Amino acid sequence: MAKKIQAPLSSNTPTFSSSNLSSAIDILQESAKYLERDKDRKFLHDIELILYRSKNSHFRIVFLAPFNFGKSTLINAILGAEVLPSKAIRTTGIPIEIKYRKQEGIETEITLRSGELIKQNSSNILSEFAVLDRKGKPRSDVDSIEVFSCNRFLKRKIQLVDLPGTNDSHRQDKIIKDEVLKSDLIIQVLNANQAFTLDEQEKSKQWLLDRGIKASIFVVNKMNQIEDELDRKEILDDATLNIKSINLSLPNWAKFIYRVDALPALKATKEKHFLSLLKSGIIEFRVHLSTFIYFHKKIKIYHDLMRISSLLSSIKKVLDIKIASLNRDLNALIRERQTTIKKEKQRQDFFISEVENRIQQYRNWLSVEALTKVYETEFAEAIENHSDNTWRDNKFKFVVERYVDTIESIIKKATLEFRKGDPERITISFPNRPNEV
Ligand SMILES: Nc1nc2c(ncn2[C@@H]2O[C@H](COP(=O)(O)OP(=O)(O)O)[C@@H](O)[C@H]2O)c(=O)[nH]1
Ligand SMILES: [Mg+2]
Repeated sequence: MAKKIQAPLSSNTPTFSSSNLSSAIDILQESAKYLERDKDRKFLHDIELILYRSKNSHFRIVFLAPFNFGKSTLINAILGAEVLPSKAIRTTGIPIEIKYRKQEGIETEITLRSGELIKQNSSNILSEFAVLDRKGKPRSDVDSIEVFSCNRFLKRKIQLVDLPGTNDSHRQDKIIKDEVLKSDLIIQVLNANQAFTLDEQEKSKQWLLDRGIKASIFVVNKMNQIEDELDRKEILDDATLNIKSINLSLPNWAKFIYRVDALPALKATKEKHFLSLLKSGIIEFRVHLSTFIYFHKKIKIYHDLMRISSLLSSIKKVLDIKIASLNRDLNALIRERQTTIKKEKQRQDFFISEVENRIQQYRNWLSVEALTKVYETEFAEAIENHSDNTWRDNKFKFVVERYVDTIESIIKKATLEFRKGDPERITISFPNRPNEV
């Protein structure tokens, strides 16, 4: 079997190294820095799940289907034992993880949100903790449910996860979407009575394919309820066509769809009825599943990268929107700043020209011709009366100070407006009277 499978796998599956994965994880973690805790919660949460997955060395298989399609029964059929009490449970409200342990028998561990751990040496306790209440809600006090079994199928680090029904409630949808992202292989269980409905196809697309989750196979269950051989063939053909149309990228050797009659398979196991077991399809399915797991473990990195790449492109779209909005804000700020600078420049020009005008007026007044014209007579009189110093201090200086005050007041106004602190004062010194000869 291994020989038959190896060739097509190596020819159509690209190989990636763990350094490819660690670079992709680095990029993913880097991108998280630009996400907002509340607004982008969904992405941050998916990043956490992908990181969890990349570190998990177990092979996690989840079973996806609406309620009552036979997920729990199929898990039991695969394990060849009634590990999950499928009949007792109306539906599963919380994922049930089935894991390996060495000891004989079954042990169930329920971890409550309070931290309390409830253990039981059977899985009967599940009917108390894993069911939905009458309103369809899972018990709010339960954090996780694990069932441990020494079943050989689980021995090679394989975990099976029985999920809530895909048609249960919005709250369950979130649990399922998280679980599929953490998983290595998804087994989608179809019901022969209504194989691969539009709703299931839509969910396969949105929850799996659009998120880069491509490791998925299909099982048509309950085919034993369809009596006519031709009807059975038509159901299988129809489902195969629909599955192919949603474009799952499975390796060439992997069959898209298996027929397994889970309940008859379980019954035949109990009764050790080999022919019925063979007829139920479970033997062929188990062999294919083991091979599938064997090869998928080898290309885990490829599947990790597919998911990371898909998540990154969704994050990129969000970040592009953020960048565009930041650019708009930045441009608005630049425009606002430019307007302020322009206004300030106008004010600056105004103050400079005001000061220059006043200095010019002062200069004009100070020119010898102007001074002579205005003050010649009274200055001459003051000299004659030896009161030129008094005249200078009381009259001339007074006019000078008026000019200086005007210039200083403009400068003061400008420094106030531009918040530049107090300007230096203008000092004008007057020469002493020359000694008389
Ligand atoms: N006739 C028939 N009944 C089945 C088959 N598989 C499961 N069932 C029954 O369908 C019901 C729902 O199965 P269950 O495993 O609890 O479905 P789940 O809600 O998807 O986990 C149970 O009564 C099972 O006994 C099958 O292959 N044939
Ligand atoms: Mg179930």
